[in-house]
Amino acid sequence: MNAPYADRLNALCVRLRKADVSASLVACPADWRYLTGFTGDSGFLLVVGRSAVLFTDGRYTFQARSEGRNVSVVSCQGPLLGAVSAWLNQNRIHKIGFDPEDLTVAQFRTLRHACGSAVAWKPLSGTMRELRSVKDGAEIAQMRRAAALAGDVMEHLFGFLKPGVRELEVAAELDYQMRKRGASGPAFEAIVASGPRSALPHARPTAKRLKKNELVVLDLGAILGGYCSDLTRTAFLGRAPKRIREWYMAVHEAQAAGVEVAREGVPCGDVDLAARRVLAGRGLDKYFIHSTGHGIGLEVHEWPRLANGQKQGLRAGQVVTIEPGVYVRGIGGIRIEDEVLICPSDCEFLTRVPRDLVEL
Ligand SMILES: [Mn+2]
Repeated sequence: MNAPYADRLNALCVRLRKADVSASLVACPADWRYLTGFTGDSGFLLVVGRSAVLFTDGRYTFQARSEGRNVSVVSCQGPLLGAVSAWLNQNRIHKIGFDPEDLTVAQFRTLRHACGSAVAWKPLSGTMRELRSVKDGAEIAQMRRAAALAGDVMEHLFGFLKPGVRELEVAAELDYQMRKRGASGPAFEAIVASGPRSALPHARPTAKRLKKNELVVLDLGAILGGYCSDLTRTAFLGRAPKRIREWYMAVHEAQAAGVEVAREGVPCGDVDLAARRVLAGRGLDKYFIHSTGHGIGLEVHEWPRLANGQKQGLRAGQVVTIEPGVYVRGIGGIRIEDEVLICPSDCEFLTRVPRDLVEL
Protein backbone atom coordinates (compact mmCIF):
# COMPACT_ATOMS: atom_id res chain seq x y z
CA MET A 1 0.00 0.00 0.00
CA ASN A 2 2.56 2.58 -1.11
CA ALA A 3 0.20 4.54 -3.35
CA PRO A 4 -0.58 7.37 -3.12
CA TYR A 5 2.61 8.21 -1.26
CA ALA A 6 4.98 7.08 -4.00
CA ASP A 7 3.11 9.22 -6.54
CA ARG A 8 3.24 12.26 -4.28
CA LEU A 9 6.96 11.84 -3.68
CA ASN A 10 7.46 11.57 -7.44
CA ALA A 11 5.45 14.73 -8.03
CA LEU A 12 7.57 16.62 -5.50
CA CYS A 13 10.70 15.19 -7.08
CA VAL A 14 9.75 16.63 -10.47
CA ARG A 15 9.25 20.05 -8.88
CA LEU A 16 12.58 19.89 -7.09
CA ARG A 17 14.38 19.05 -10.29
CA LYS A 18 12.74 22.02 -11.99
CA ALA A 19 13.82 24.23 -9.09
CA ASP A 20 17.36 22.92 -9.52
CA VAL A 21 17.84 21.53 -6.02
CA SER A 22 18.88 17.99 -5.15
CA ALA A 23 16.92 17.78 -1.92
CA SER A 24 14.22 19.43 0.11
CA LEU A 25 13.71 19.88 3.83
CA VAL A 26 10.07 19.40 4.83
CA ALA A 27 9.27 20.95 8.21
CA CYS A 28 5.46 20.99 8.20
CA PRO A 29 3.66 18.00 9.79
CA ALA A 30 0.80 18.11 7.25
CA ASP A 31 3.38 18.03 4.45
CA TRP A 32 5.21 14.97 5.75
CA ARG A 33 1.92 13.27 6.44
CA TYR A 34 0.91 13.93 2.84
CA LEU A 35 4.22 12.57 1.53
CA THR A 36 4.77 9.58 3.82
CA GLY A 37 1.68 8.88 5.93
CA PHE A 38 3.50 9.63 9.21
CA THR A 39 0.97 11.39 11.46
CA GLY A 40 3.32 12.49 14.25
CA ASP A 41 3.90 16.17 14.83
CA SER A 42 7.59 16.27 15.66
CA GLY A 43 10.28 15.74 13.07
CA PHE A 44 11.94 16.84 9.87
CA LEU A 45 11.69 15.08 6.55
CA LEU A 46 14.45 15.20 3.96
CA VAL A 47 13.41 14.35 0.45
CA VAL A 48 16.39 13.41 -1.70
CA GLY A 49 15.58 12.30 -5.21
CA ARG A 50 12.91 9.64 -4.87
CA SER A 51 13.80 8.70 -1.34
CA ALA A 52 12.90 10.25 1.95
CA VAL A 53 14.51 10.24 5.39
CA LEU A 54 12.51 11.16 8.46
CA PHE A 55 14.32 12.48 11.53
CA THR A 56 12.26 12.13 14.68
CA ASP A 57 12.74 11.39 18.35
CA GLY A 58 12.11 8.38 20.59
CA ARG A 59 8.48 9.31 21.22
CA TYR A 60 7.63 8.81 17.56
CA THR A 61 10.10 6.21 16.31
CA PHE A 62 7.81 3.15 16.41
CA GLN A 63 4.91 5.14 15.04
CA ALA A 64 7.01 6.53 12.18
CA ARG A 65 8.29 3.06 11.27
CA SER A 66 4.79 1.59 11.17
CA GLU A 67 2.98 4.49 9.49
CA GLY A 68 5.69 5.80 7.16
CA ARG A 69 5.77 4.67 3.54
CA ASN A 70 8.89 4.86 1.35
CA VAL A 71 10.76 6.52 4.15
CA SER A 72 13.70 5.54 6.32
CA VAL A 73 13.43 6.67 9.90
CA VAL A 74 16.33 8.09 11.87
CA SER A 75 15.63 8.02 15.61
CA CYS A 76 17.50 10.97 17.12
CA GLN A 77 18.77 11.16 20.68
CA GLY A 78 19.88 14.79 20.46
CA PRO A 79 18.63 17.84 18.57
CA LEU A 80 16.91 16.89 15.32
CA LEU A 81 18.49 19.68 13.29
CA GLY A 82 21.97 18.52 14.36
CA ALA A 83 21.20 15.11 12.90
CA VAL A 84 19.74 16.66 9.74
CA SER A 85 22.86 18.79 9.22
CA ALA A 86 25.20 15.89 9.81
CA TRP A 87 23.28 13.79 7.32
CA LEU A 88 23.41 16.53 4.68
CA ASN A 89 27.14 16.90 5.11
CA GLN A 90 27.82 13.15 5.05
CA ASN A 91 25.74 12.70 1.92
CA ARG A 92 27.31 15.71 0.23
CA ILE A 93 24.05 17.52 -0.46
CA HIS A 94 24.99 20.96 -1.77
CA LYS A 95 21.72 22.54 -2.79
CA ILE A 96 18.60 22.12 -0.75
CA GLY A 97 15.14 23.64 -0.94
CA PHE A 98 12.99 24.62 2.03
CA ASP A 99 9.75 26.49 2.63
CA PRO A 100 10.53 29.71 4.51
CA GLU A 101 7.03 29.67 5.97
CA ASP A 102 7.76 26.47 7.85
CA LEU A 103 11.15 27.15 9.45
CA THR A 104 11.72 29.57 12.30
CA VAL A 105 14.55 32.06 12.00
CA ALA A 106 16.32 30.22 14.82
CA GLN A 107 16.00 26.87 13.06
CA PHE A 108 17.28 28.31 9.81
CA ARG A 109 20.29 29.86 11.55
CA THR A 110 21.08 26.57 13.27
CA LEU A 111 21.00 24.72 9.97
CA ARG A 112 23.09 27.25 8.11
CA HIS A 113 25.66 27.35 10.87
CA ALA A 114 25.88 23.55 11.22
CA CYS A 115 26.05 22.88 7.46
CA GLY A 116 28.45 25.69 6.67
CA SER A 117 29.09 27.14 3.25
CA ALA A 118 29.04 23.73 1.56
CA VAL A 119 25.24 23.79 1.49
CA ALA A 120 23.20 26.39 -0.36
CA TRP A 121 19.65 26.93 0.89
CA LYS A 122 17.02 27.81 -1.68
CA PRO A 123 13.65 29.11 -0.50
CA LEU A 124 10.84 27.30 -2.32
CA SER A 125 7.55 28.82 -1.29
CA GLY A 126 4.41 27.11 -2.26
CA THR A 127 5.72 23.86 -3.74
CA MET A 128 4.00 21.64 -1.20
CA ARG A 129 0.92 23.78 -0.82
CA GLU A 130 0.28 23.60 -4.56
CA LEU A 131 0.71 19.82 -4.61
CA ARG A 132 -1.56 19.40 -1.60
CA SER A 133 -4.24 21.72 -2.92
CA VAL A 134 -5.36 19.29 -5.63
CA LYS A 135 -7.03 16.31 -3.98
CA ASP A 136 -7.11 12.76 -5.37
CA GLY A 137 -10.18 10.52 -5.33
CA ALA A 138 -9.48 9.01 -1.93
CA GLU A 139 -8.90 12.41 -0.37
CA ILE A 140 -12.13 13.75 -1.85
CA ALA A 141 -14.03 10.74 -0.50
CA GLN A 142 -12.56 11.38 2.94
CA MET A 143 -13.38 15.08 2.75
CA ARG A 144 -16.97 14.25 1.84
CA ARG A 145 -17.22 12.17 5.00
CA ALA A 146 -15.68 14.91 7.14
CA ALA A 147 -18.09 17.45 5.62
CA ALA A 148 -21.07 15.17 6.21
CA LEU A 149 -20.04 14.76 9.84
CA ALA A 150 -19.88 18.53 10.31
CA GLY A 151 -23.32 18.80 8.71
CA ASP A 152 -24.79 16.20 11.06
CA VAL A 153 -23.40 18.07 14.06
CA MET A 154 -24.76 21.37 12.74
CA GLU A 155 -28.24 19.92 12.35
CA HIS A 156 -28.04 18.43 15.83
CA LEU A 157 -27.08 21.85 17.21
CA PHE A 158 -30.15 23.53 15.70
CA GLY A 159 -32.13 21.42 18.18
CA PHE A 160 -29.82 22.42 21.03
CA LEU A 161 -29.93 26.21 20.63
CA LYS A 162 -32.44 27.92 22.87
CA PRO A 163 -32.65 31.02 25.02
CA GLY A 164 -30.74 30.58 28.29
CA VAL A 165 -28.10 28.17 26.96
CA ARG A 166 -24.56 29.52 27.21
CA GLU A 167 -22.30 29.81 24.15
CA LEU A 168 -19.77 27.63 25.98
CA GLU A 169 -22.37 24.91 26.52
CA VAL A 170 -23.12 24.96 22.79
CA ALA A 171 -19.39 24.67 22.09
CA ALA A 172 -19.05 21.76 24.52
CA GLU A 173 -22.01 19.94 22.94
CA LEU A 174 -20.51 20.58 19.53
CA ASP A 175 -17.13 19.07 20.45
CA TYR A 176 -18.81 16.11 22.15
CA GLN A 177 -21.05 15.40 19.16
CA MET A 178 -18.12 15.55 16.74
CA ARG A 179 -16.06 13.01 18.65
CA LYS A 180 -19.08 10.83 19.32
CA ARG A 181 -19.59 10.65 15.57
CA GLY A 182 -16.02 9.54 14.95
CA ALA A 183 -14.05 12.75 14.52
CA SER A 184 -10.54 12.64 15.94
CA GLY A 185 -11.12 16.21 17.08
CA PRO A 186 -12.21 19.67 16.01
CA ALA A 187 -10.45 21.15 12.98
CA PHE A 188 -10.31 24.50 14.84
CA GLU A 189 -11.80 26.05 17.94
CA ALA A 190 -15.47 26.34 17.05
CA ILE A 191 -17.16 29.73 16.88
CA VAL A 192 -20.40 30.14 18.77
CA ALA A 193 -21.26 33.83 18.71
CA SER A 194 -24.65 35.22 19.67
CA GLY A 195 -26.27 38.63 19.58
CA PRO A 196 -23.89 41.56 19.02
CA ARG A 197 -20.96 39.15 19.49
CA SER A 198 -21.85 37.52 16.16
CA ALA A 199 -20.45 40.67 14.52
CA LEU A 200 -16.97 39.41 15.48
CA PRO A 201 -16.05 37.01 12.65
CA HIS A 202 -13.75 34.97 14.90
CA ALA A 203 -15.49 35.27 18.25
CA ARG A 204 -14.59 32.66 20.84
CA PRO A 205 -17.48 31.13 22.79
CA THR A 206 -18.10 32.80 26.15
CA ALA A 207 -20.37 32.36 29.17
CA LYS A 208 -22.94 34.60 27.50
CA ARG A 209 -26.40 33.06 27.40
CA LEU A 210 -28.36 32.95 24.15
CA LYS A 211 -31.36 35.27 24.12
CA LYS A 212 -34.57 35.42 22.15
CA ASN A 213 -34.44 37.59 19.00
CA GLU A 214 -30.70 37.21 18.51
CA LEU A 215 -28.51 35.98 15.71
CA VAL A 216 -26.26 32.99 16.42
CA VAL A 217 -23.29 32.21 14.18
CA LEU A 218 -22.01 28.63 14.38
CA ASP A 219 -18.72 27.91 12.60
CA LEU A 220 -17.43 24.39 13.11
CA GLY A 221 -15.29 21.73 11.54
CA ALA A 222 -14.22 18.20 12.31
CA ILE A 223 -11.10 16.19 11.54
CA LEU A 224 -12.00 12.78 10.17
CA GLY A 225 -9.35 10.43 8.83
CA GLY A 226 -6.89 13.33 8.92
CA TYR A 227 -9.02 15.65 6.75
CA CYS A 228 -10.73 18.82 7.96
CA SER A 229 -14.17 20.20 7.35
CA ASP A 230 -15.43 23.76 7.79
CA LEU A 231 -19.07 24.82 7.87
CA THR A 232 -20.89 27.94 9.05
CA ARG A 233 -24.58 28.55 9.53
CA THR A 234 -26.40 31.50 11.05
CA ALA A 235 -29.59 30.99 13.02
CA PHE A 236 -32.06 33.44 14.52
CA LEU A 237 -33.73 32.72 17.83
CA GLY A 238 -37.27 33.70 17.03
CA ARG A 239 -38.74 35.24 13.91
CA ALA A 240 -36.18 37.42 12.17
CA PRO A 241 -37.10 41.06 11.56
CA LYS A 242 -37.18 42.38 8.00
CA ARG A 243 -33.74 43.97 8.12
CA ILE A 244 -32.06 40.75 9.30
CA ARG A 245 -33.90 38.79 6.62
CA GLU A 246 -32.66 41.19 3.96
CA TRP A 247 -29.08 40.90 5.17
CA TYR A 248 -29.39 37.14 5.26
CA MET A 249 -30.76 37.00 1.70
CA ALA A 250 -27.92 39.25 0.53
CA VAL A 251 -25.28 36.94 2.06
CA HIS A 252 -27.09 33.91 0.66
CA GLU A 253 -27.09 35.45 -2.82
CA ALA A 254 -23.47 36.52 -2.48
CA GLN A 255 -22.51 32.94 -1.70
CA ALA A 256 -24.58 31.62 -4.61
CA ALA A 257 -22.83 34.10 -6.92
CA GLY A 258 -19.43 32.84 -5.73
CA VAL A 259 -20.47 29.22 -6.21
CA GLU A 260 -21.80 30.05 -9.67
CA VAL A 261 -18.43 31.24 -10.98
CA ALA A 262 -16.19 28.73 -9.14
CA ARG A 263 -14.78 26.21 -11.59
CA GLU A 264 -11.47 25.08 -13.08
CA GLY A 265 -9.46 27.91 -14.62
CA VAL A 266 -11.33 30.80 -13.00
CA PRO A 267 -8.98 33.16 -11.13
CA CYS A 268 -9.47 32.79 -7.36
CA GLY A 269 -10.03 36.53 -7.04
CA ASP A 270 -13.05 36.30 -9.38
CA VAL A 271 -14.95 34.19 -6.85
CA ASP A 272 -14.30 36.84 -4.22
CA LEU A 273 -15.35 39.56 -6.62
CA ALA A 274 -18.60 37.78 -7.56
CA ALA A 275 -19.65 37.50 -3.91
CA ARG A 276 -18.55 41.04 -3.08
CA ARG A 277 -20.45 42.52 -6.02
CA VAL A 278 -23.77 41.14 -4.76
CA LEU A 279 -23.21 42.72 -1.35
CA ALA A 280 -22.11 45.98 -2.95
CA GLY A 281 -25.39 46.01 -4.87
CA ARG A 282 -27.18 46.08 -1.49
CA GLY A 283 -24.81 48.63 0.06
CA LEU A 284 -23.47 45.91 2.37
CA ASP A 285 -19.95 45.41 0.99
CA LYS A 286 -18.45 47.62 3.71
CA TYR A 287 -19.66 45.03 6.23
CA PHE A 288 -17.92 42.14 4.43
CA ILE A 289 -14.58 42.41 6.19
CA HIS A 290 -12.75 39.21 5.26
CA SER A 291 -11.90 37.26 2.13
CA THR A 292 -14.39 34.90 0.52
CA GLY A 293 -12.74 31.56 1.12
CA HIS A 294 -9.75 29.28 1.41
CA GLY A 295 -8.53 25.85 0.43
CA ILE A 296 -9.00 23.07 2.95
CA GLY A 297 -7.62 19.55 3.37
CA LEU A 298 -5.18 18.12 5.89
CA GLU A 299 -5.21 21.62 7.39
CA VAL A 300 -8.25 23.81 7.78
CA HIS A 301 -6.66 26.76 5.99
CA GLU A 302 -4.79 25.74 2.88
CA TRP A 303 -3.92 27.04 -0.52
CA PRO A 304 -5.50 28.68 -2.50
CA ARG A 305 -6.94 31.89 -1.04
CA LEU A 306 -10.16 33.19 -2.54
CA ALA A 307 -9.37 36.84 -2.03
CA ASN A 308 -9.21 40.11 -3.89
CA GLY A 309 -6.38 40.19 -6.42
CA GLN A 310 -5.59 36.44 -6.36
CA LYS A 311 -4.86 35.76 -10.01
CA GLN A 312 -4.00 32.06 -10.03
CA GLY A 313 -6.68 29.87 -11.56
CA LEU A 314 -8.69 27.33 -9.63
CA ARG A 315 -7.80 23.73 -10.42
CA ALA A 316 -10.08 20.73 -10.66
CA GLY A 317 -9.75 18.69 -7.48
CA GLN A 318 -9.23 21.66 -5.19
CA VAL A 319 -11.61 21.92 -2.26
CA VAL A 320 -12.33 25.47 -1.13
CA THR A 321 -14.74 27.24 1.18
CA ILE A 322 -17.06 29.99 -0.01
CA GLU A 323 -18.07 32.03 3.01
CA PRO A 324 -19.22 35.61 2.58
CA GLY A 325 -20.63 37.44 5.58
CA VAL A 326 -21.82 40.78 6.88
CA TYR A 327 -20.89 42.05 10.33
CA VAL A 328 -22.61 45.08 11.78
CA ARG A 329 -21.14 46.41 14.97
CA GLY A 330 -23.57 46.51 17.88
CA ILE A 331 -26.17 44.42 16.05
CA GLY A 332 -24.75 41.14 14.81
CA GLY A 333 -23.24 39.13 12.00
CA ILE A 334 -24.34 36.67 9.35
CA ARG A 335 -22.08 34.19 7.59
CA ILE A 336 -22.88 31.24 5.35
CA GLU A 337 -19.96 28.92 4.67
CA ASP A 338 -19.78 25.79 2.56
CA GLU A 339 -17.06 23.65 1.09
CA VAL A 340 -17.09 23.05 -2.63
CA LEU A 341 -15.09 20.72 -4.87
CA ILE A 342 -13.78 22.48 -7.97
CA CYS A 343 -14.72 20.58 -11.16
CA PRO A 344 -13.92 21.26 -14.85
CA SER A 345 -17.17 23.08 -15.61
CA ASP A 346 -18.69 23.89 -12.21
CA CYS A 347 -18.28 23.08 -8.54
CA GLU A 348 -20.00 20.67 -6.19
CA PHE A 349 -21.07 21.22 -2.59
CA LEU A 350 -19.39 18.84 -0.13
CA THR A 351 -21.33 20.31 2.81
CA ARG A 352 -25.03 19.68 2.39
CA VAL A 353 -26.90 21.43 5.19
CA PRO A 354 -29.75 23.63 3.85
CA ARG A 355 -28.67 27.22 3.42
CA ASP A 356 -31.96 28.98 4.21
CA LEU A 357 -32.24 31.14 7.31
CA VAL A 358 -32.82 28.92 10.33
CA GLU A 359 -35.38 30.44 12.68
CA LEU A 360 -35.66 28.64 16.01
MN1 LIG B 1 -13.55 28.77 6.79
